[in-house]
Amino acid sequence: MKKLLLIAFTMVAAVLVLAACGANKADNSNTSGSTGVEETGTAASAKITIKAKRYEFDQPVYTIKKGVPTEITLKSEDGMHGVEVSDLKLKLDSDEPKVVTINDAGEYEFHCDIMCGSGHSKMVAKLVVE
Ligand SMILES: [Cu+2]
Repeated sequence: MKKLLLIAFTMVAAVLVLAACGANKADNSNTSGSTGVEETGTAASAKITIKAKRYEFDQPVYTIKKGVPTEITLKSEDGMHGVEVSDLKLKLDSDEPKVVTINDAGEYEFHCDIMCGSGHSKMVAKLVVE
């Protein structure tokens, strides 16, 4: 009878250990996605275009949906401009669309990351994820 109890106890312990490992794995995957942005190769279900010219973006605010793969395209209308969303570690080059999925709602300021002239530092706008 004692042997049976011991076997039962061992099995319960093994199940608990396995469950704990499973939980850890889930935690790790959450942590790795904590920058909030995933670049995916999948098709986008939404699209936005950010137009840049000296020395402004065409809108003060661009809005996208949280968790929805969105293709973001930067169009430079004169010269060279770039987009850098520091908080998301996201950079865009002109005419190189990126599909991103942002899982954290919020307001993310971005700026032009190419020194394009005297008004360069005024080139800021916001990406709103809702
Ligand atoms: Cu610039």
